[in-house]
Amino acid sequence: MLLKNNIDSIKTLIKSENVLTDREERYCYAQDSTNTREKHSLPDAVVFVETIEDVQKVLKFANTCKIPVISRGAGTNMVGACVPKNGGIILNFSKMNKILDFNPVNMTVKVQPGVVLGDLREFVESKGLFYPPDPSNLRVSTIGGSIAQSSGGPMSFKYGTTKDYILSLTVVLADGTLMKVGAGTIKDAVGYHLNQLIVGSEGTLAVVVEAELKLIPKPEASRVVLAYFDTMEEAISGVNNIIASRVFPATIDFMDNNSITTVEKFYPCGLLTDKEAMLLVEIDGFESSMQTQQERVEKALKEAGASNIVVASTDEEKKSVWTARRSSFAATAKLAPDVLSDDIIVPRTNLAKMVRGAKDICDKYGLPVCMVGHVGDGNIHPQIALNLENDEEFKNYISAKSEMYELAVSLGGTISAEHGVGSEKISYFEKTVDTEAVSYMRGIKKLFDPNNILNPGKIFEM
Ligand code: 2HG
Ligand code: ZN
Repeated sequence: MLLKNNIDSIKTLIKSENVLTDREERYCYAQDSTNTREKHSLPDAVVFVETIEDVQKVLKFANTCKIPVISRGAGTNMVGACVPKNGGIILNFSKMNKILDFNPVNMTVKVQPGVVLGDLREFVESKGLFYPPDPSNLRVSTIGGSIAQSSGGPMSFKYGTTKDYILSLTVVLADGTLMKVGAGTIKDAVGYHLNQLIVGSEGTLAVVVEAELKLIPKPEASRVVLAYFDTMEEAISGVNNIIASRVFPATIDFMDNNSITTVEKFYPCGLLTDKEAMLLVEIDGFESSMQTQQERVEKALKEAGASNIVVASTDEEKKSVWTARRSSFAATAKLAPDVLSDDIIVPRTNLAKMVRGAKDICDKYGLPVCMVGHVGDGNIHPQIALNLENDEEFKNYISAKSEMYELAVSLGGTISAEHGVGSEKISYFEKTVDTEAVSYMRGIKKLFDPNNILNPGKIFEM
């Protein structure tokens, strides 16, 4: 709990209308998009920062007084990464939302952290360029949040995740010092890549105030091949067949029967509900390559046993297919009071075992699960519907979750691919990561943030 004189001091540093302290206002910032049974901790103050100097002033003050500081974009995080564990100051970046510079020759864009991902994509696409990372919530989520979690999405299969697009970061350190990491050039072999250390560090090492991003040329054309299968194993062999056919699709995403039927129930869009699994394979590139790519993908999918194939080629058709996939979380949320979307990754060779195993584990505990994911990457999102207030269901959920993580690790995978650890997975962190690596991570955290004020209680305990 911050003392009144601490709040008064913050109001002398920052325009007072940018400092929220009313209980009702702070309440919203005790939540993000993670359903949890944990008691939420209210922040003591929410500060809307407008400039780098604002961020420096708040951090310098917080570091001196040892007050936690939690950076926040749109709050779409799914692992409790941007909510306080024990009060403190929320830095709200929604007013630092400008595109600062765009260079079409270098194919770079410089942004403030509060820029909404969808707006960034639209802006660069209007210039013929492309920023691929595409989490489902891109209409609202921000680039700052993406950098904090190294977000991905369906397009990660071909284009990678946020970490692959960071050329430089300007950050404020825990004591308020400004630091630029990365030269901003396409290649940079000078020293340690501290920018890559900060991407995905969930706001625990430094606060990002500007980012220079790499862009790529916007693919000229795309089509989505939808393929239905009678078994999940056939769908996964479809993934392997596509890769063997030397086509490199932008996405190889997946919905299982529960996901398909749940989406159809609440947001009908014409998906076939009697099939065990569906793949969404988006091919992209030159218009002249579309037919060849499509034929190869269709052949690969048919050889794996695809029973029905539908191709979406107009913008409207493609949008409707992706809306169906992206609606899975919202549809699953209608099955029970709460829904938790997990995020597990295994090597593709063990994907069939992971998908089947995760489903069996949820069935064993009587938990309805809609399975979606980026199967090209070996990454699945079991979306589990339950009532977190029900002790029995909660206990079953915790057991199922631990078993799924154990299975993922035993199959050579890990407990998060793109959502992060936050506070939700903190108790599994040390069971997953090499002990020596954990101790190096603690050392790095101490070096960056000796007073442990930056998003404390996330990823691992100090
Ligand atoms: C995505 O794949 C995100 O877009 C969200 O990881 C996952 O909708 C989900 O459950
Ligand atoms: Zn995802």
